[in-house]
Amino acid sequence: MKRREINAGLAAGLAALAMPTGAKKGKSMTHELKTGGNRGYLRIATEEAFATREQVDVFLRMVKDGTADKGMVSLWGFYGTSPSQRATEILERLMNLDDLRLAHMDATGIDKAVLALTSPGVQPLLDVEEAKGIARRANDTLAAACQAHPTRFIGMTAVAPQDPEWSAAEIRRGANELGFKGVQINSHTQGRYLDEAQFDPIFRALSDVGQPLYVHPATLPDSMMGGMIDAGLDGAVFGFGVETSYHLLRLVTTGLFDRYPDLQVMAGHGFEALPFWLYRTDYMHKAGIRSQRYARLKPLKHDLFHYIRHNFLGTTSGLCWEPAVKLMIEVMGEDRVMYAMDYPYQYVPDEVQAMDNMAVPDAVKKKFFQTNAERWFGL
Ligand code: 1DF
Ligand code: MN
Repeated sequence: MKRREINAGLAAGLAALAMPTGAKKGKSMTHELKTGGNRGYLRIATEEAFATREQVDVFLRMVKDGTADKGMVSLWGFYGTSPSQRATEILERLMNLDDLRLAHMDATGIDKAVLALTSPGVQPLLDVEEAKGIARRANDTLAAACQAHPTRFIGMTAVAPQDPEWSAAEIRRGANELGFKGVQINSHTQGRYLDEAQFDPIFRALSDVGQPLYVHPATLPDSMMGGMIDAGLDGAVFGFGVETSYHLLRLVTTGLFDRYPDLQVMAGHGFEALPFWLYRTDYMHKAGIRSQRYARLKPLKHDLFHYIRHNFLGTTSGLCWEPAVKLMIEVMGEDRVMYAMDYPYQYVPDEVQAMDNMAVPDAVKKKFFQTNAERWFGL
């Protein structure tokens, strides 16, 4: 797309943003969104996505040549080929690490974005050498963008868990040479889960560099797809959260945090609804352990309340909704909940306003928007 067309699109977008959207919904007050901390905090958005052209091209190749699974056909078949406004806009925004993205951050008062290679990264790729090449070049691209805009962009390392030893080395390169502050893995890798022994080098590397792991949703593996597509529920609408919360809970029940007690694992979308479920999950987990229902499951050192308050960090990505965020803060603790927008998949200025207006103490709001991210990403 030519630069002039981008700017024209941007001008139209900004004009739309200037509309008094709060008034439209009959809310009492709306305020201008600005960067720079005029409300007493900077806004750091912690689950923001970018894509590289070669990443999208390989997804499309897999959709066309029949090597993509059902989830990839549903998700990337849509974003890669649909002429809809949603798909074309999102594709353009994903691949922009420059003026367009910064203008959208400015327009919504986002001071800093923590960026990661969009889901599912390179994890569905069958050719492991190709996967590693695309991940490495995406990391180089992101590092260059962070260097060009050091006050606005923060990077997370992309890995190819198909090769755990390579991924461990890339985590170290990301931390030590590229200036990245965390690692994102998009849930399962071709149906394999991170508690499996083969992935241990990844956790050793995370422990060595002292960085958090962000477990982001991915397309459902065929084994979990069932009738999800038929019901229009496989993607971010529902399926993502089901599969990712399953992954997060597996890490607990199989004892990962007893092996790595300092490990910090982040997840978005209201911590994938786990705070809401926690009481029952903990009750039934304990009941299963006490009755020795599962041969593999050994008693854990702590209950699930402990792990959610010592090893887990939640972000709001796409769930900037006051009742849900308040529950997260109450369950996970005010030091463990962070703001995320989920740009470009959910770019809604009203949601930033709703978070600004949330009825929580000013000190908690500053932790939520700014200082928790600074602490946990080590900014
Ligand atoms: C969507 C949402 C796609 C999220 C994503 O990656 C993604 C979507 C491809 O709306 O289809 O990361 N998300 O995090 O909510
Ligand atoms: Mn996301």
